[in-house]
Amino acid sequence: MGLTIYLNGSYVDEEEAKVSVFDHGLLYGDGVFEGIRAYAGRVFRLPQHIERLYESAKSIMLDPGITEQEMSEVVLETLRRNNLNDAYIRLVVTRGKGDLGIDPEKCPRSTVFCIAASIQLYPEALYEQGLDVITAATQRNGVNTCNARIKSLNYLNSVLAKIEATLAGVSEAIFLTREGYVSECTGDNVFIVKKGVVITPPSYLGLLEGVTRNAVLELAAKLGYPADEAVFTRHDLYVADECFLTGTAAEMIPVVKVDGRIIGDGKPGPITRALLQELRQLAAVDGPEIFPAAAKATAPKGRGRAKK
Ligand code: PXG
Repeated sequence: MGLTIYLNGSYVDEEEAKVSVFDHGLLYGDGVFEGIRAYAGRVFRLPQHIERLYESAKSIMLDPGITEQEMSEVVLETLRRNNLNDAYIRLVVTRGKGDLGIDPEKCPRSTVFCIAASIQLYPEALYEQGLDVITAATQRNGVNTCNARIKSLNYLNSVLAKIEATLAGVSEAIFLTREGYVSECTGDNVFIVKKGVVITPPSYLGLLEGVTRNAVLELAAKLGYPADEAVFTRHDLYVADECFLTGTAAEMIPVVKVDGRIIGDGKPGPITRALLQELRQLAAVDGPEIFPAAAKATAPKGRGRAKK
């Protein structure tokens, strides 16, 4: 028995979790998704992820076919059925099965699935040493093209930049907009710290408004660091005191080199470290419980826990 997957109203073994080759999610990247994380028996910022999923769906006129509350329950129940307390969750809504034409009108019913798997944590050394990144030659999709604010299944823009990073021998690439403003990475948001101010680009540039990004902005305010959503350029990256990336999978990863320029003193900075510690503390208490108190007696013990 493999993982138990939620697929269109049923919980099935991963071997049976199949979608049609006529699904427009596959044929056209026509659909939306979320990557969500569970920590110590709680789903981090679940309402925020569900809200973003439904906003992405609304923007592309896709009806998931179930309510937001039902969708939240799908996430929790998938975790329960796989006895997971710490997990990475992939929640996907596609346009569903249609014919070979693009027209979404020909797809009567969306496809919904949810995968919950034990999480492969990034090596701790990455958080200690920090990343070497480049800025990509591939521009971020413009706001009037395939706006990255929509978390769609069409990630080719990110795939192209990821290929650039790999070819350059680094782990990530930072997108610039057509005008040259710093946007985001292939699957993470980007922050700089300059003279004590924590800065990230505004989502109107056409970048995904990350759930982790928003949590870090809140935590910066809580710790008393001025935080700002502001437009900046490559130059500001190069001369930043600190730089870091945020995302559900990576949490917060320090960046120590951009296009060969060493950031700050080449080590993860103090504000980055303080925010990461705060974020990990928040993750331990935030979000709905997978096994609510009444059911705790029957909850699995020590299963599906991520290595720390
Ligand atoms: N920007 C983009 C383009 C993303 O896809 C983020 C920022 C960070 O958002 P959250 O809400 O996670 O803080 C994302 C989300 C992966 C992977 O396997 C990561 C994402 C999406 C798909 C895969 O690393 N990140």
